[in-house]
This record gives sequence, C-alpha cells and structure tokens, in this order.
Amino acid sequence: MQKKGASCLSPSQIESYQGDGALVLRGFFKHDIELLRAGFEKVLQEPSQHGRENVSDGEPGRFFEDYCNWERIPEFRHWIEKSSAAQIAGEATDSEFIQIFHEHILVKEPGTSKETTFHQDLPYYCVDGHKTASFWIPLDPVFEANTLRIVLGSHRWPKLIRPTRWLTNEPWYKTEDDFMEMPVINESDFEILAPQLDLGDAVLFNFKTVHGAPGNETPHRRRAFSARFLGDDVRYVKRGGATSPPFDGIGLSHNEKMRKDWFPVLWSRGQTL
Ligand SMILES: O=C(O)CCC(=O)C(=O)O
Repeated sequence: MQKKGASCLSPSQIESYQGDGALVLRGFFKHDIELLRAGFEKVLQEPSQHGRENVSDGEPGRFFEDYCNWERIPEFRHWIEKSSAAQIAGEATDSEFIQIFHEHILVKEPGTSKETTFHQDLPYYCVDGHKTASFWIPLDPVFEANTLRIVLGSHRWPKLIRPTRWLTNEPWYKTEDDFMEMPVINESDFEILAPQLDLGDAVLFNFKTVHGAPGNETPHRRRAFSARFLGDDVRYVKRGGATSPPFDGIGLSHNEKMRKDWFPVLWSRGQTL
C-alpha cells in the first residue's frame, strides 16, 4: 500500500490516461493482493443480493460477479479508504476531489468460455461525467488469453453505447433511448490494449472506455477486483430504468451532485484526509 502525500502519477501517465482513456499501472498494489483476496473470498462465501451468475445452464465454467460490498467487507473498506487508489484517480482525472462509487468483484473459473462482451460502464450507471476512474486489479496473474481488453480512445466516442445484459445479451433498459450500437471491435479498426498483468498491476480506465474480456480457458482462476471512483464533474442521472448498481432510495434529482454520505470523499487536492 502506498503512502498518501507525494504524487503517484507522472505528468506523462496523466496525459496517457486522459488521451487513451486507460493506463496500465505496474506494481502499485503488490502489497494489497492478500488483503483483497481475503475480502473477495468473504463475498464469494456470502454474496449480496446483487450477486449475479453470467453463464447459462449447460455452458462450461462459472462467471460470477457481485458489487457494493465495501461497507460490510472490512478488507475492501480498508483498501478503499487507505490505499493510494483515490489519489491516483484524482491525479489521473485532474479532479479537485474523489468520491468512492462502488467496488465490484468478478471471477471466471478455469474452463469458462463466456466472454465479457465489449461495453462501456457509464450507461449502466446512475451517473454522468468525464472525470471517472475504475481500477481493474487482477488477483491472479493474467495473460493475453484472459486479460482485460481496452479500446483506446473510446472514451471520446460521441454517443454512449447501448448497455446489455451479460447473461442474455438483451438491452439493459426497456425504454427508447439515445444510445448507439456497439461497433464490431477488431484489431484492424481499433487500437486494443490487452496487457499481461502480474500481481500488483492494474488497469485504470474511464467509465466511458469500451472494454471486455475473453473467457478463461486457462487452468487457473481469474479473479478481478474493480473499484470505481467519481471525480468532481460527476452528477446523478436518471436513465431508462433501474441502473446497475441500482442504488435504490438514493433520493437525488437529475443532475444533482452525488451525495457524500453514500459516496464519501476519500481524497481532496492539497489535503491528506
Ligand atoms: O473482469 C471482467 O471480465 C470485466 C470487468 C469489467 O467489465 C469491469 O471491471 O468494468
């Protein structure tokens, strides 16, 4: 875990993050893996009401996800509050302050062929804004065959992509909306980052950055811990139905700032909290 205080990112890393919509961080979290693995196992043992299986009956493997557990899982709370993640998010997004949005766990057991379809996270969320940052931290080493794939520069696409349900591929919202369809993502038309990551490495990406992942046909588990942070331009938005996560009872009006009792400020520029 890094100490707060001095800068975490160099000016060129910040420029890359803002230009590409993603940045690979090497070794930043190598002392946090056991902590995050312990929290991860607790969620698997006792999932929340949000826990979701993404592999249909008869398909091989298991792709399970769950989120919004950090307030009941002390290991996740500790990491979110004490690691340098919020500061990194603040520097990368050039924000005056950073709020936690939520954390997310995703596991693909060995022999899972189910892909994570290419998508943007923002259209699933009840927020809008450009200064956003998600960390994808693998808790098992990942290789080209099972790592996260990021479409560089896609955070600048002119419209949001229609979100879909990962299990069935149906549209997430039932109502008419202003989303565009996902283009076919291939290497001749897009620049795709697919980094091999060791324990302690992470990918940081904007909520608008298109990303996905292949299945996990390796003999090893592929666990990933994601943590999602909000910068100072983020506002609440109403979308075409229940969002993911739903945040029922949030009590905000369209375009209001996100409430600080639910989404605490973890870092402010010039101030160590
Ligand atoms: O781990 C995966 O398969 C996908 C991760 C993802 O979509 C995310 O963290 O936003």
